[in-house]
Amino acid sequence: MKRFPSKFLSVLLGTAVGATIASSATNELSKVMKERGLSEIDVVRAAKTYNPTGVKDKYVVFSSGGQSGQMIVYGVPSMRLLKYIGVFTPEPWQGYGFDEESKKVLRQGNIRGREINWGDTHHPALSETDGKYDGKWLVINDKANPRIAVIDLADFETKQIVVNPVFKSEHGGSFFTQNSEHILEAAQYAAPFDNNYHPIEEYKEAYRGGVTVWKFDPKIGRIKPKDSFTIEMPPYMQDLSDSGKGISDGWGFTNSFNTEMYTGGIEIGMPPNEAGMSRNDTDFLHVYNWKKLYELSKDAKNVKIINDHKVIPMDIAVKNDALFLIPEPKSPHGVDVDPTGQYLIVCGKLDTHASVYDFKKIKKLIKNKEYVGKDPYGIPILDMKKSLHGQVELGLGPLHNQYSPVDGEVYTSLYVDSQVVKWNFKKLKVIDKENVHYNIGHLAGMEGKTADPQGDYIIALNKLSIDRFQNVGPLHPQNHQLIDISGKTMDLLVDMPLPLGEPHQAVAIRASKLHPHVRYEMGTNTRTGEQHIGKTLAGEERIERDGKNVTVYATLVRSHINPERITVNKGDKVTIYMTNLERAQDETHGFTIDNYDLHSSLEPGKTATLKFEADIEGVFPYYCTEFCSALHLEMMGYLLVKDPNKKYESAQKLKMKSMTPEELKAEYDKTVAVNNSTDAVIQSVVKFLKDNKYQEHKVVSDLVTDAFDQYNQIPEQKKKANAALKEGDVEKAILFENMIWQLMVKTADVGIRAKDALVRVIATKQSSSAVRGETAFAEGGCNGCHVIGKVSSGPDLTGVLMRHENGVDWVSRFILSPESMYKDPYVKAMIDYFNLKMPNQHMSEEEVDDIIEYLKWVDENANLF
Ligand code: RUQ
Ligand code: CUA
Repeated sequence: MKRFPSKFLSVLLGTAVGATIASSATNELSKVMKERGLSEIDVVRAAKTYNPTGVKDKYVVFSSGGQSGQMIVYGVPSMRLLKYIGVFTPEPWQGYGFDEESKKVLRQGNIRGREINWGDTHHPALSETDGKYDGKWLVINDKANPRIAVIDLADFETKQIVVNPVFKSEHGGSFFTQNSEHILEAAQYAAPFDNNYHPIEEYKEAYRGGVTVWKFDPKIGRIKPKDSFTIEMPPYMQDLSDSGKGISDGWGFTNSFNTEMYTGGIEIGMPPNEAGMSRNDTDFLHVYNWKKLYELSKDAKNVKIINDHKVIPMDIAVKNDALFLIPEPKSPHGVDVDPTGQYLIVCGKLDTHASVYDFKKIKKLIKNKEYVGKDPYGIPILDMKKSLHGQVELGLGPLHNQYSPVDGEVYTSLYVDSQVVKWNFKKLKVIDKENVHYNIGHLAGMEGKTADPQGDYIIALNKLSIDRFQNVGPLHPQNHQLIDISGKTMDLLVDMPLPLGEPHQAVAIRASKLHPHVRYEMGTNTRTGEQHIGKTLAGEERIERDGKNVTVYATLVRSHINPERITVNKGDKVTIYMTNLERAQDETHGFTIDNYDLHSSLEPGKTATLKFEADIEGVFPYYCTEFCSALHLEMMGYLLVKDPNKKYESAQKLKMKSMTPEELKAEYDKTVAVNNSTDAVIQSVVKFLKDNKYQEHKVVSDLVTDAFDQYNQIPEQKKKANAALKEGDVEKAILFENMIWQLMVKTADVGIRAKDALVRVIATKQSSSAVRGETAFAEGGCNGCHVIGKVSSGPDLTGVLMRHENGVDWVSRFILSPESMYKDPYVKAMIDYFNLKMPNQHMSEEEVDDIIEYLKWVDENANLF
């Protein structure tokens, strides 16, 4: 816990920024602090987590979404939410579970033919190379319906779900091995491996636990079920696990509870499970050589096939010296391997101690076959004392551990005490404790379980929030709390309520390690990464019929869906392939047909499929569901479903009056004239961009490419307009000319953004005073009347310092006290011309000096505005 010096204002604002703006900012700050009742420490903490607009976070967190079956992505230190990822649960915004491609992924999670539409997500894991995060793949387990899902960090989409073929419950997943060759998944509630009925009285004989070792291909990011196997284990309730690294690479570690093998029976007068399952003083840590077992699993004589899946029986594992047990304190929970792989820390939920095991000692005992006995299943037991480095009393309810970059330092959650404890597992000493709110489960360090922990922060994932937030009813949000661990002692910075299930564990990675796409290759099936069979380019849109099957090849681009009418017969089976032709960043279109329970999200370049039977008759608008441009509302069309067995009466009795040929011609001429003048603006921007070598700046040239994507569509439209005119269809010619105008507006929009971006990169560097001046200029509202480079409701200020004798002095005086100069003949002329008086904005002298510096910078770069 941290104490702060009270002279913080000078620390916060004083020397670093300079006394100049300190005074006015201090006044403002004191005012806000008083109004909001903030202490000095609060303000420092706020400053540590605040991201000004546009500033990004250092870390990205992937949190389990608990019972929502999704994942939550947020940034640290700002704790701002970035995304929910649909994993085990349909997620309509992303079209997940609604379009055919994602349905295929979601339905890989069906169990024994049954659709499952939720998941109890617990432990996410990021793929590793040499025990360090590589930013490529993310996996997460489902405790309720034993499954693992794979998410591609190139687009944050779920790509694969595998069902555990033998477990009926699991918890100790998912854990990557140090080079992501395998993923460990441990069972939880023991059950028979087969799918048959076995009476509970046969628990010891027929019920089993285990660990599944999934083969993972880190190149393509897919689990390979055929090359995977399960290690059979006794019906102890296996719990959290971890895979070894460094010197323990090749080994896996899994906790357990209920080594009593108690099966309850409260309804027949037996003591309840909770009593029977926690009777023993110790349970077992399972230690297994998955690498050796993987090799063994390749030989058919070492495996039993259950539900089409390889299982290595316990006796085979024992015979090959690949499975051992070590006693561990009462009902343990987390087991966490340290960054070197030598130490494993086990926390006993019902014990106040953490136990630090030394893998070197374990290995020696194994090598010397030094066992203290065997369990009822014949598995050798190693001596607890001889495998321990030591034990430390931490507090009540220790659960999970995260490592720090400082050798020997570790952070542990204390569930019952509602604390995070910092301690040294080598010296076996407690260093510091911090209160959290309340009942912490997991905690997440920054890459805190890798070979390369970053320190900086710990996030406490609290199970209860009780009184921390606005009451939103009896179901409270979860509370993630960010703790600064950069100092000697911990300091709790901020709370984040999470309203999406109970996230058990989260993993954090440096943002710099992630490199997701901004768009897809045109026509990508995003769930497979392959070119989509329904990929449709501009001009290829069509509707094909084959008996009752109707296939629509559609495209979406600002601001139309092509085709705009789809007419089918009731009962037709309709497949719509949709390709988003955009190449611009963030130009996603959504697609739905009203009343048909369909939705898809089409990010730039993506192709997706919607399939349905047109089983209800009528008129159904379809439209783009993302506000994608000023003409988003117009991005629509109609599905018309008619009953082939019905006769429809025509309603086309009333003929609308149409325009005269003269009126039409006049409208046509006007439209063309507007287009010509718009084009002139575009050409001037293009000239500026070319003159200033825009190609040399990637950001700018990307925008120019986007702009030309729009502009290059114009000749095609022009041809159509001219053809229509030639045929005498002026009405149609006007519509095509209108289309040209739409394209020009979009071009100009992006083009001007490109120009602004170019100005920023080629202009001379602003002094820090000029930077402040630009801010003061904007915040003081000066830009309401003065647009740099343009006369607007006030004069253009380029060259203002040169327009007057002693320009700097003149402008300063005018800003500070405009009233005193209204009589000046020049000022008077301006007031008359613009019909506006320069107001007094009560700027400080420092702000005025900064604005002068900014105006000097404007003049230096006058050619750019
Ligand atoms: S759990 S609160 Cu990882 Cu599922 Cu420990
Ligand atoms: Cu596309 Cu709205």
